[in-house]
Formats: sequence, structure tokens, C-alpha cells
Amino acid sequence: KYVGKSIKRVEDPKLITGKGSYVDDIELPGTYYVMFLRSELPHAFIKVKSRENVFLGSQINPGRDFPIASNEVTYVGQPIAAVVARDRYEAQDLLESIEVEYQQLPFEVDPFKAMEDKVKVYSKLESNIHIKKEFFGGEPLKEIDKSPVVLTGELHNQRVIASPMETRGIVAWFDGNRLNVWSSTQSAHYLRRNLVSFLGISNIRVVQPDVGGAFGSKIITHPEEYAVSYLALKLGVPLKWIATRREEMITAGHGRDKWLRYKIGVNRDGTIRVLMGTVIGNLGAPYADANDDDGGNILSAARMLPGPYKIKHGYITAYGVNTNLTPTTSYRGAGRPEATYFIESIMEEVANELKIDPFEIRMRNVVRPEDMPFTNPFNITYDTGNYVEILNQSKPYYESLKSEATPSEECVGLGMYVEITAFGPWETARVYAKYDGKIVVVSGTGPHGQGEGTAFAQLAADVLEIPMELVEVKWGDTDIIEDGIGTWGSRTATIGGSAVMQASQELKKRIMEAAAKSMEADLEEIEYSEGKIRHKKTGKSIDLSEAIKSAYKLGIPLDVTSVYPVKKPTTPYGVHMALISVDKETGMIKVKKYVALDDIGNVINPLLAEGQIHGGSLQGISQALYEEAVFSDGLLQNGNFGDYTIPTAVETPKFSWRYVVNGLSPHPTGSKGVGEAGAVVGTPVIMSAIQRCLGKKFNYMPINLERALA
Ligand code: MCN
Ligand code: MO
Repeated sequence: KYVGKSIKRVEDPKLITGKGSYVDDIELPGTYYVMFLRSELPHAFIKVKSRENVFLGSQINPGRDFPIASNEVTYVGQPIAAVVARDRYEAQDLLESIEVEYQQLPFEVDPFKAMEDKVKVYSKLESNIHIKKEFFGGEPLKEIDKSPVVLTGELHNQRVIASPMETRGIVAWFDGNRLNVWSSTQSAHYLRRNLVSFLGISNIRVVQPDVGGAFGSKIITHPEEYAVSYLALKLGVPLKWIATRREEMITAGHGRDKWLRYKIGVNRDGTIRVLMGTVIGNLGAPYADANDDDGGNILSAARMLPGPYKIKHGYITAYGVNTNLTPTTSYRGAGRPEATYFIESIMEEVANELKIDPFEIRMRNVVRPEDMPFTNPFNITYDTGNYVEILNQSKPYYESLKSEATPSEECVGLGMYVEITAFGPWETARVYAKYDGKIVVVSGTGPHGQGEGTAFAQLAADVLEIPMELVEVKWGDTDIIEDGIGTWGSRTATIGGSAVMQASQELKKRIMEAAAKSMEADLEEIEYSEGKIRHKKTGKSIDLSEAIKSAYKLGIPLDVTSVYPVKKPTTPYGVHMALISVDKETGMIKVKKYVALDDIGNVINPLLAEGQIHGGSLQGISQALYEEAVFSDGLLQNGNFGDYTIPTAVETPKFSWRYVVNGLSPHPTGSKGVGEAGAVVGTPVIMSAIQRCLGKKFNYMPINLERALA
């Protein structure tokens, strides 16, 4: 059995020896380079002069401002022309030769002001409010009146930049018959669907080469992908566009930027009776692909606000508001980090107000095991688990960190979460047997660093009872599996993995049928065990490779494609803690130790899962301490890694991870997602520690050097 074992990633040797092939490594003969001229103003009417090898919105998308603005720009960095040249230098020169006439318009970057609709961030909008939705459960209005303690406040989960190591990029080539696209994306199939509908042709192949990280920012189809594909179709030569780092930071979907204004009713013992308020997300510029994506995240931030706590009454109004900033899209956790930061900050506040220990306050509020499955007031069901138990299991770690902390310099922070993962609506897998006896698994998902190349091999090998080495895993090409969803929402191992198991089971059946035929036996007379098929009476057996060969001879197809359907997401949860030190002279905050306990259902590969918790938590830590997209007049001020801080090994604490299993998901893998969990809870853990050390409340982040001392 492989599932449950810490097996090293089979995809790594290639990647760490520099043999990966990323989109910029793809060199087709005769490739031309594309670059984009981008708006310098947050809101303006534009007039651009056409010239040779410069392509305008009026040519690519006449009458519209997407993917290329033809008449009106609504954020700095929005593409207003594409140039095509022999090489990047020529392309840069061509860019500089374009004349743009701007007629500046009033702009708005503040979502609260934008909601008033005094300034329309885009002249074609009826309102800057893109979405508004109310979530109501129980009797919040009565309960707030009955609550002995009422607390109000405002919190901002600031705008950050996903910053994958590899920027976005695309190569596109129309070979006279079909359009071939290679893109640094989270889903080849999703990109194909969008290109098919934009271009109006169906013969498109999309390949996802190796991808150097994405963190949610490569889910949606960006304007550049549409524009380059359009131009490739029109010009008939291979085209390549690779974002520079600055371009990436300004124009790839930003993350978070959500606010909560809250009012809570609390009993004297610290139990929260009712949660009310408004969630406001700054969606940035109107741009359908992005706004729909992050609009959904605003709704999940609102609906997940109660966290793992037994809050029965709630009333939240959620708004997604357009402004003249870069559009936001999903960023690791996508709504759940915001919800978790909000509710955990509230927990800390209640603990302080009522002078209750932070550990104790959570213990008093969590959903009891007898209440599971629990449906929160906003109609999200937490399927399985035991929140009391995981708190009990965390307690010794919490106490031990506290006893290690040097008084007045070091503090321990705590955070708890429940999140929703493994979204549907379905996922595909294809499993087939090759003539040489090897098994090939193809997934409709698009892993880009998570490690499912290993996890899927483990799952298939266990179903087929064969050595993992016989299984080869592939993905990321619309030619090798007809449809698929993609990798996001911590869904790949659980939903993609369940599809792999389902297809592997079906393949096993077909192999049995072939074996029965070749052994001239009935299906009931044979059994499958450890990759061998044995005749129960005669004891005669054949191994898998023989069975496969006979299937080919008999014409029994050993190629199965399965679709695995999903109804509801599944809910992992956990408790994370950190020991930090604060230098009260310099303001320097260091995270020294980070301890995480998570229940992610069945753990397919603890090494992979732990890696996800490390990376995710570090991104969470980073949001508390370092990261923020800073704008002035709609212009990003820190669009490079000199000014925008992301953590390195130096800032990385000592991690330790424990997993507990107190409930499975309903899927064949039994797993729940882990890809985002660290990013979901890491931020409030650090904020909890900082507020304890500095003895004051912050309702904004990051707490960098200046802010720690202010
Ligand atoms: N796993 C496991 N047991 C479980 C659950 C997961 O062993 N119970 C393992 C899986 O086998 C897989 C990894 O943990 O190797 C993550 O699986 P899963 O939780 O299904 O998450 P996804 O593969 O769907 O990854 C998506 C998630 C998201 S949404 C973001 S954002 C993110 C993240 O993954 N972006 C990443 N992790 C990233 N890691 C890297 N290196 N790069 C990114 O861009
Ligand atoms: Mo994601």
C-alpha cells in the first residue's frame, strides 16, 4: 500500500536538475514576440494611433474594452495595444513609438466611496457595485438586543500579490489547421473553453507545460492570453509573450483586499451569540473573468465568517465593488483566509475584552462533536471532524511554546480554522494500460507544484495492487484527455484523486474480463490480487502484463475515462500556533517556531501535505508581516521584489506539523484538501502573537517595522 506513506515526489528529479520545460523554454522556429502597451492612468478615454505591427482594441475587439482597451481604460496596466516583432528588443522599441492620447477621467480606488456611485469607475457601468448578496440565519436582530456584550469594529485584509516564481506567459501558433497554445496556466481545459468561445473556432489544443507556481493567479484567462491567441490565428506565425516581473506584479490578478465591518453579540462567558456585518471586497476594475472569480470569493468569505464556532444567528451583507485598481482574482485560500482572519481577530478581541484565555475562548465557542455535521447560519455544512478534540491535542504544544517564550520579548499566537475544499462540479481521469504492461494515468486537473504526479500514482497503484513504478502520471494537455476542470480550491487530490481511483477500478474490471477470456474461465472463477489474476480452482495465474497483452490480442480496450461528480465541498480544519519575538527597539518581528495540527481527512502522502502546510503558512505569515500592494493615485508603488517583500529561507520559522484524523470526506480518497489550509490560518496566528506582544489591537496589516513601533 502506498497511500498514507511519505513518498518523495517523483516529479522532482527533473525539476531540480533544471530539466523542466516552462512556457518560455518552448522555442518554435520563426517565433515572433508580443508585448503590450499598458495604460499609465487609472481612468481615461484613450486614442491610440495604429501603425504597422501594432494591434489595437478596435481591431481585436471592436466596440469593447476587453481584452484590449479600445476606448476607455479603467486601471493602470490595462493593455491598450499589442505589438508583434522579431525579438523582444524590437518589440520594446515598437512599444515606445506608439502615441497615446489620454483624456483623463475621475477615478476611485476606495471601495467605500465607489459604492456611493458618485464616480463611475467605467462609463458603461450602471453601478460600481458588481454584486450584493445577503446571508441571514437564525434571529440575529432579536439576539443582538438580548446580548449582554456588544462589540463593533472594522478589519481590513489587505491587497497582496500572488508572486509565483514563474510569471505568466503564452506561446500560440496556428498551423493552418488548429490553434496550438502553451500557457502557464492552472487548467489547460478551462483555458481552451474560454479561447473556443472568444475566438469562435473549436480546433484548439492547449498544453500546460511545467508551471512555476500560480497560487490562484493563473486560474482565469487573462487579457494577454486572449489577445495573443487571436493574433496567432490572424498572423499564422508562432507568437510568444512572457510577462516581465513588473508587468506580472501590476497586472496579474491581485489577492484579498476585503473589509469587514462587524457587530457581534456576546455572552459574559465569551460565547458568541450573533454575528452581523458587512463584507466589502475591492474587486478592482470591471473585467468579467476576474470579477466573477473574486466575486465568488467575497461570498465565501461572508458565508465562512462563523468559522469553527457554534454561532447560530447571523446576518451579513456582502458587496463586491469595482474600483480603478488592478482586478483581484483568487489567491491561495480565496475567501477563506479573509473569513478566518476576520473571525479569529474577533475571537482575540472577545478574549481581551472579557479577560478570557485565548485558548479557552475558542474551546468555549467551537462546534461540539455531537453537533456534527453542523450547518452554520449561512448554510455551509461542516461535514466531519472533532473541533474539541483537536484543541485538546493542541494544548500541550501551546503550553510548551508558552513556557519557551522569554517574557516581554516573545509571545505565542494561536489561530483556528475550518475551511471548505474540494469543489466540484466534477473531474475526469483516464487510465489506460500500455502494451508493455505499464499503466498511464491522465488527469483533467492541472497540478503546478502540489505533487499530484506522485499522489495519483500512489492511488492508482493501490487500486491495481502494483508497484508505483509501473504507473506514469500525465496531465495538462487537451489532447490526452478530452475534458477536465483544473487545480484550485484544494480539490485536486480529493476530486481528481477520486476520479483516478474510479477509472482505475474500471480498468481493473476490464483487465479481469480479458484475463477470464484468455484463461477460458468465467469471471466468478477468477480473482485479482497483487497485480495477478488467479483461477480460484486450478490455482493457475497470469500476471498483469500477460493479461494486458491478451486484452490487446482479444480486442478488449484497456482505456477508461471516468467522470467523478461532486455535490458538496468537504471541510478540513485545524489549530496553528507560533512563537514570535519582537524587538521593541527596531520593530523587527521574527517568527521563531510554527506548529500546525490539521485534520485533512485521510492523508494520501504526509510529506506532500506537510510541504503544502509549510508553503501555505509561510504565505499566511507573510501577509501578517510583509506583503501589501501599495498604490498612489492608482499606480502600484512597489511593483518589484526590492520594494514588495516576500519571505525567503531567512524569514522561515522552524515548522512542525502533526495531522489528526477525526473524520473523512465522503469521497473514495477519504481526503480533504490541504493546499490552502496554511494560508487560510497563518495570518491570524501571527496577528494574535503580535497583538499579545505589543499589547495593542491592529485592524490592518502588514505589521512591518514602522507599524510595529507606531
Ligand atoms: N494531499 C495529501 N493528503 C490530503 C490532501 C492533499 O497528501 N488529504 C497532498 C496532495 O497529494 C497534493 C497536495 O497535498 O500533493 C495538495 O493537494 P490538494 O489539497 O488537493 O490541493 P491542490 O492540489 O488542489 O492544490 C491547489 C492549492 C491551491 S488552491 C493553491 S492557491 C496553491 C496550493 O495548492 N498553489 C500552489 N499549493 C501550491 N503549491 C505550489 N507549489 N504552487 C502553487 O501555485
Ligand atoms: Mo488556489
